[in-house]
Amino acid sequence: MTHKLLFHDIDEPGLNTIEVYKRRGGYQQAEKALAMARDSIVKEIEVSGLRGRGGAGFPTGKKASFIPQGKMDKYLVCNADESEPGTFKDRELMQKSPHTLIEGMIIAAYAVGANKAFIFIRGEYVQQAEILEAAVQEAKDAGYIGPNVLGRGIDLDLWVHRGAGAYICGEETGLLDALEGRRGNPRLKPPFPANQGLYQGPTLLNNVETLAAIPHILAVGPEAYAAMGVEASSGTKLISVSGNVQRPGNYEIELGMTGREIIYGLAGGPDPGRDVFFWFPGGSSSPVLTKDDLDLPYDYNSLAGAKTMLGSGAIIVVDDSNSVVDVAVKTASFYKHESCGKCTPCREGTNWTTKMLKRIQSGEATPMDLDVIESVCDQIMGNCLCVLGDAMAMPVASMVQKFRPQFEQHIETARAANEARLLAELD
Ligand code: L3W
Repeated sequence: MTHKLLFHDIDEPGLNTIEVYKRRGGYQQAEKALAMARDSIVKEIEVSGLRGRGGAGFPTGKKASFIPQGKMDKYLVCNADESEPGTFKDRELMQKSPHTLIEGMIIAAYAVGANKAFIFIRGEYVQQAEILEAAVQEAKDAGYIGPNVLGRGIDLDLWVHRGAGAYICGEETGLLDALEGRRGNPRLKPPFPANQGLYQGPTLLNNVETLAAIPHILAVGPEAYAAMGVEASSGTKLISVSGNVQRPGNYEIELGMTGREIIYGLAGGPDPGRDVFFWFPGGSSSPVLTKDDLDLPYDYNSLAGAKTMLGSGAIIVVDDSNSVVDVAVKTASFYKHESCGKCTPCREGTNWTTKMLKRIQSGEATPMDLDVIESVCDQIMGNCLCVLGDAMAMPVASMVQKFRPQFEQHIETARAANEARLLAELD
């Protein structure tokens, strides 16, 4: 059920050092790539069918092909902000195999002609940032980063930049603002970073896992990579499984296996006597699925067909010991807290929705409030500067739509309990 590329050697002791990494074949693909024509590397990535692993699933080769050629400064930025609740795959990758990411970045930077590269890592990942910094130094000492890389007349500099712990800095343009030293606020798109990104220059911006997949694609060959997985979802994907499962953790899978195989087969399912109530297939931003959806193939198109998304590959399982109202409150509160406040639908919408859900939770609401929540979510979706507003509206609306009877039951029970308490106080 699993296929290991990125996690093949992941538990090899000392893999974070260049010595062990090179002994396991590391940096051979960078050496090979630097002798190839730039456009043939982009072509290989396109043929592999690799799609962005951060959340959007945008074709990676296509994005790289958007970077204009010419003599202007071009940049490569790695999004290591990994803030989507439930997502912790990049953390393991950077911690245990930082050189895979660095090798992927050397290849990607060369492919698009970038000679300045940055890893923007979330502030909370202190240990991983330190590991990366040490690995970058090792790569510099070995001549893979710096002036005249491997004597091929190409310069590449690479910095590790620590964020300050804001979800919005994982949004690519918020990240660019933060990297430039400003408050991380999203920019209006277009222009996309590929055309106008860091310091207004063309910028290739990819997630950690996406960049780390590149050496493996060159190693196995783009056709072999494309043959893994299923149509439009090629290759392997790192998934983080959390919540009510007996074996939470990161797994590498071939796309296309079912939700049941992942949740029960790999992660052991909920505790004995418990059942899956619902699950987030792609981080807390994704519309939830129920236990009736467990046999859906876990791939981009199948999940889109079920009106949800693969997102960052973070599966959060909620078992039947939980209240959907509590999960909705927690989800909405997170996005309300993380909204940058720049655009009204997100700033006000996440706030209103959280307040209404809390009213429901405390028994001060009526079923009509559910209609208001649905309407507010509807007005948020597609109307914000970035996807943060949608990231709250999509899962919350899906919970209200799929579990309306449970919400109504809670409203009734909590209201009756409040009434009983008031009457008891009057007595
Ligand atoms: C040039 C065009 N470039 C699109 C580029 C664009 C970006 C990529 C995808 O959302 C998702 C969201 C969250 N010319 C282009 C172009 N691009 N058209 O392609 O763009 P887009 O707008 O589809 O997506 P996005 O705004 O980057 C990201 C989902 O991720 N999400 C969030 C996850 C957070 C993490 C984390 O913390 N690690 O993963 C969760 O699933 O909902 O759908 O590069 O520039 N014409």
